[in-house]
Amino acid sequence: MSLFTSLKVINSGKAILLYRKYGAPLRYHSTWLRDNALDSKTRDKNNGQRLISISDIPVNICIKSASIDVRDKSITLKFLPDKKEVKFSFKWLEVNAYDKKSNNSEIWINSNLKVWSNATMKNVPVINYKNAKSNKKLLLKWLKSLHRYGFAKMTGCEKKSGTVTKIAKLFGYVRETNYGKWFDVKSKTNAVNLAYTNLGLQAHTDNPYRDPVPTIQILHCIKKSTKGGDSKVVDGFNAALKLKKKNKKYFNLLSKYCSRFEFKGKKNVHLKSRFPMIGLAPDNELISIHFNNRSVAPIVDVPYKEMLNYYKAYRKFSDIINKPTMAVNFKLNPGDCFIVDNTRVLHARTPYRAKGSRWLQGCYADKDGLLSKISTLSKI
Ligand code: NM2
Ligand code: OGA
Ligand code: ZN
Repeated sequence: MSLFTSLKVINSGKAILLYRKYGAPLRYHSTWLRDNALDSKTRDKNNGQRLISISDIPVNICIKSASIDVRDKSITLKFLPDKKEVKFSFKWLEVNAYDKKSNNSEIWINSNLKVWSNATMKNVPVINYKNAKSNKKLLLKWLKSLHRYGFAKMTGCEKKSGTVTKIAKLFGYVRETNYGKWFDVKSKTNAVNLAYTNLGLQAHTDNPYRDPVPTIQILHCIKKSTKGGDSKVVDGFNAALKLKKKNKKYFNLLSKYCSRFEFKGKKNVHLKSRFPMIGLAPDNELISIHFNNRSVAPIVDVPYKEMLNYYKAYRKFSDIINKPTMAVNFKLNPGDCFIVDNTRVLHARTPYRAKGSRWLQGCYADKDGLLSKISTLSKI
């Protein structure tokens, strides 16, 4: 943690400048500092939530005076026109610094994430179910890897129905859908979904026809005595970045225009959605992949003159996703499960023989729970 050494009020009190022992000085605006004051009149002592609203902050708020206490590692600010005195710790100021070089228009991803391919995914993050339940340190390490790679495995899970929800509860909450709290992935006749057959499934994200989509998917193997049905996962963010490198125009088409997705169940289920296959935040952060050949509905949001190029881009993206060099392949054995960030990592299976039995169970959960668990475990 670098230390602040001195402090200056600048722009007639509209901001402060904090000098650091290491690194360039950092600026903070008076409005921003007032809004984020940590005193008990601004934030509830009990729950930490903000008690004031933006309209409670005077438009002409400025800093009358500022002092630094290097021993206490804090600064104290006096505001005008409301005569408020507020203290901030060095640590808080550093963690919440925003005086960074402004982002240009480049595509970027969260710095906690690491993209991977077959060659670079050396060790798949894996944990034993018992360890995940009993060892918080190992659980935290594994959850961080799950977040970082968008993919992880678990071994030693009970080969019993419903276990998949116990796995979800290790780091979050089950998302119930029309498929139930959890679902059997078995080959059935008159299957309501192609996943419930013995056909192969191209790498895909689940349920793109749902809005919001489930952001975590867990698949757990209970039985397997058939040939085939091997698993494969692909980093969709890596595939998107590869597409961008190959053909920026294609990348732009898939991120600019929405595809449509749809699923019609037997009764009372008709899900429809509209998402770009490659999702970007307004500041060009790569945030989501929606890709599922079985569920793409007629795409009607691409103008006529762009549609053929859009299809070329879609084909190229699919080619990249299908490349063996992109995939991590594995066999899911009874007692194993794998978890994916369903907004990033695609999963696939090879076809399998009808003879013998294969029984997987799956369930959905969400990433907010995962991130919350990582945060709270990190503080222990
Ligand atoms: N199941 C397994 O998103 C999909 O339609 C893939 C999902 C039916 C819940 C299969
Ligand atoms: C699914 C799915 C993979 C498998 O059910 O969504 O992708 O191995 N299943 O059966
Ligand atoms: Zn799936």
